[in-house]
Amino acid sequence: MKTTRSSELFERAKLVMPGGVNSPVRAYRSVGMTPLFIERAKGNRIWDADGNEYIDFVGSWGPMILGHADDDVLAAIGERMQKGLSFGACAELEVELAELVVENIPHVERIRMVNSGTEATMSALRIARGYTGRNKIVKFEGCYHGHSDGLLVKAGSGAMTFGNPDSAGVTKGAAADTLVASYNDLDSVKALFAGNPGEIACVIVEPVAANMGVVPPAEGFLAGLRELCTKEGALLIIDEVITGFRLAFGGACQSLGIEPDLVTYGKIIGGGMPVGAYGGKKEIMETVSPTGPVYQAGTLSGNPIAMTAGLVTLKKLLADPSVYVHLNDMGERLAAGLREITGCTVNQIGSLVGLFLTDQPVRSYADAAKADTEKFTALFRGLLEEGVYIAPSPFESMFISAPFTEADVDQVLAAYRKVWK
Ligand code: KE4
Repeated sequence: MKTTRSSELFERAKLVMPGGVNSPVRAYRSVGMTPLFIERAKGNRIWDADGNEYIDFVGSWGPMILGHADDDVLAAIGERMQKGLSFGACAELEVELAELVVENIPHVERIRMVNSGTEATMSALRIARGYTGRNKIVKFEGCYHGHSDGLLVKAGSGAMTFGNPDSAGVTKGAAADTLVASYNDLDSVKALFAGNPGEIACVIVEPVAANMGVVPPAEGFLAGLRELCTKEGALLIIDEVITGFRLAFGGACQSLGIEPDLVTYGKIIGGGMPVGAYGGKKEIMETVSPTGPVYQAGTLSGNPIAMTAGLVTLKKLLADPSVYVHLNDMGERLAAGLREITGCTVNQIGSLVGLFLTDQPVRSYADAAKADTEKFTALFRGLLEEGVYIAPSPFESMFISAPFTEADVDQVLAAYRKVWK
């Protein structure tokens, strides 16, 4: 397919932006290609700058659960923007969105809006430390929670599994209080609590890991974390930036029955506009300024346009819970087809689907890392030629949006059948 315009734009972009992108994964480095520049989108379709059409499984990395350019969202934003874009002051719409979440998600008694998932998780960790008076945090290898220093950490060596910086510019000091456990391995978490008695402020976890491909929690894993945190006096932070409002309105906490102390949101809560949020029990959330000593702030937090996009999106999801049945049906249809075509491991939960180019089970980061990334590159490129747009990385999820039909899924499966070697 012709991608001249994307190539021209990329050459310009590289002269003014690092790597020509505003987020590294968009540079297509892991698939060794010039990235596509997307011009417009509607429903589950996107069009690149050369006019090529694709069925979209990225959906802006999750926010576009209703499909792109939802008519109701666009109409509401168009009307709202006539009254101004941002005031940096209290406004009714932020109250309305907060009320919608608090009234419909029992474990969220108070919520604070921010502007990204990174801000949400960074702030939740700070609250956990401020609330418990403890310094250390536990994260899981292969889970991604945004780019704040203390979370850009990979597993260190040795039983203590202290973190090592996973990025230049993150100091050893910033990583020193981050302990790294193995996903779906409760014993690795117990060892950290045993090795750091009374020092761990929180455990932060993706309830369904979706940044190493899709790795659902093993039976009892999340319940085990809940029990451990309660016993040890640490907070359980469930990072629902991807799963929130996607697996159910109440996210994975609702669909998997887990009670967090704090929960973080992003992506869908903004309906495509920059919104993150963190929330939880009133007693814990009132630790944050101005009711408590933990500081957190943001110029554009809760701005009326972003709140409008989030409100309309969440109201539509709340009004029609059958959308979650539909999303899961499409996910199951896609996963079954991919298993039959490829003979590979496909993990699926709701509208999150992860194809791993291995025939072995994938239950951890170590398992996921064994997948054939070379073969993925050929698959990615072949699918683009067939008009199917998946994430340019084997360690991301396929995101199904509400407009997907059985015919769309079957068209995608036909493309995989044609490309699969
Ligand atoms: P943002 O700061 O990118 O809004 O959110 C960070 C974040 C936090 N928690 C989870 C579970 C996440 O998946 C993310 C961000 N997700 C990636 C895609 N897997 C964002 C895409 C990108 O980095 O460009």
